[in-house]
Amino acid sequence: MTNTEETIVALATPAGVGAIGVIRLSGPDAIKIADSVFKGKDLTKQQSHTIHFGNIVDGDVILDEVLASLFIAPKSYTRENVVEISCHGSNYIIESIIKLLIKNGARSAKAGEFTLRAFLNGQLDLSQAEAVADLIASNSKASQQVALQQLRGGFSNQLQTLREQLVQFASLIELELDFAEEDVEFANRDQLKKLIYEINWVIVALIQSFELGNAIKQGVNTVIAGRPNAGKSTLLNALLNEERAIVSHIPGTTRDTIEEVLNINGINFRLIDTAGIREATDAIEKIGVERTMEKIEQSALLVYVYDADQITINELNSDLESLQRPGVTMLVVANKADLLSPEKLDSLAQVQTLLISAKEKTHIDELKSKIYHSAVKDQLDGNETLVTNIRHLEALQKTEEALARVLNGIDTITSDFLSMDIKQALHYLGEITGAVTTDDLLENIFSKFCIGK
Ligand SMILES: Nc1nc2c(ncn2[C@@H]2O[C@H](COP(=O)(O)OP(=O)(O)OP(=O)(O)O)[C@@H](O)[C@H]2O)c(=O)[nH]1
Ligand SMILES: [Mg+2]
Repeated sequence: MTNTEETIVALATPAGVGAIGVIRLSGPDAIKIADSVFKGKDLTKQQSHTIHFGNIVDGDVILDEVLASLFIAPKSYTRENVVEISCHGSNYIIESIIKLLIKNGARSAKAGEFTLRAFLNGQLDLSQAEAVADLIASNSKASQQVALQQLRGGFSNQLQTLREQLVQFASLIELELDFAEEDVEFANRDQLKKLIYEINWVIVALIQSFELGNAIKQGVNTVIAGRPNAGKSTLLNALLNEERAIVSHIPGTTRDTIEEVLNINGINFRLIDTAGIREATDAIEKIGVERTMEKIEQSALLVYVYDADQITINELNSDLESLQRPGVTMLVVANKADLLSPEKLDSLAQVQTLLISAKEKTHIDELKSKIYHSAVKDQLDGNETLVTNIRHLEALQKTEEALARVLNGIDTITSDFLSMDIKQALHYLGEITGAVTTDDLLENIFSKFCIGK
C-alpha cells in the first residue's frame, strides 16, 4: 500500500493562489532530499523542530525564498522524517519545487498517504485517522467537536478496553478446549454474560448515537412543503433572515427547489424550499411538484406549512395523511397568524400546531428551536461519543449480532462454538480501531482523503 522506504511529497495546503503554500515531504530521505535543493544552513545537521530560512535552487536558478521546518523521526505526524517547506503560494512556484524534489528522489504522495503512514507507524489508530478526514471536512462547530473528540481517541479507548476484557475470556475458553476431555470450565459463564451485557450496552448506545452523529456530520435535510401560497418561501427567508427566495401572491411562484444551509446551535440544517403541492397547471409546475415529493422522501425533517386563514380542516387532515413518510419527522406549522380573527385563533389553540407569521417574523425562534430538537433529542454537552462513520456503524451492528449469538449459546453450546462466536465479535470490534485490518479496508479509507493529508 505504501512503501515506507520511499520518501513522499505533496502540497499540504489547498491548490490555488495563496499567501503561502506548504509542501510536505515524509520518509527516510526527507531531510536529505530537502537539503539537496535548499541553499542556506545544512539541513542534515539541524535539530528537530527547528525552522530555517533559505532559497530553493535548481542548479543556479533560484526558485523561491522559503522556510523549511524540520521534524526528525519519530517526532512528527507520520513518525518519519518530515520537512515542511513554506513557499510563496503561486501555482508555478509550488509545481516547480515539487518537480524538483521528485527529480531529487522523492515521489508524489497518494491520497491519504501521510495519514496512512501515521497509522501504520502507530501514531494514530484507524478511527483517529478517519477523524482527521472528518476534522478537515467539518463545517460546523458541532461536527468539528465530534471529530476532535474522536481524534483524541475517546471513541476507540472505550472500545479498546472492552475488547481487551473479551480477549481474556476468549483465551480462557480456548484453554477449555485444551482440556476438553476433563470437562473443566475456566471461563465463568456468569461473568462472561455480565461482560457481554456490558459491552452490548455500550455498543447499542453507540449504534443509537449514529442518527445524531450523522446529522452533525452531514447536516440535516429539512424540506419546507405545503400548498401553493402557504408562505413557504416567506418562511425560508424568515429563517435565513435574508431575501433568498422569490415571494409573491401568485400561487405556484416557486417552481424549482431552493437549498440553503441554516446553522442552529452548531448543527447545519439544509433547508429546502419547494414548489407548492397541488394538481399542476402546466408541465414545468408538474416537474416541480414531483421534485417536492422526491425531496420529502430524502429528508429527515419535513416542515409542513399551511395558510391558517384559508385551509379547511379536511384539507389539512388530508395533507397531513398524504405527506406522512416513514423515517421523516413532520413539524406542522400554521402560518399567517397575523390575518386570523380572534375566533379562528381560539379554534386553532385547540390543535397542537405552532402558529407563526412568516411575514411578520413572529415565533420564528420557537420554530428554530423545534427544528433543532427534532434532530437533537437529548442535550449535547460536547463530551459524548458519537458515531459518525458508516463503516463504524456497520462494524458495531455486526458486533451486536455476534454478541447476541454468544449470549444465545452461552449455556448450551460447546466451548469451541462459543469461542468462534466470541472471535467474530472481537474481529468486528477490532475493525473499528484498526486492530484488525485488511489492505482493501485501508485502501478504501485512505483513498477518500485528499492528496497531501
Ligand atoms: N399576511 C401574511 N401574508 C403572508 C405570510 N406569509 C406569506 N404571506 C404572503 O403569502 C403570499 C405567498 O407567499 P410565498 O412565500 O410566496 O408562498 P409559497 O408557499 O412559497 O408559495 P408557492 O411558491 O407559490 O408555492 C405572499 O403574498 C406573501 O407575502 C404571513 O405570515 N402573513
Ligand atoms: Mg414559494
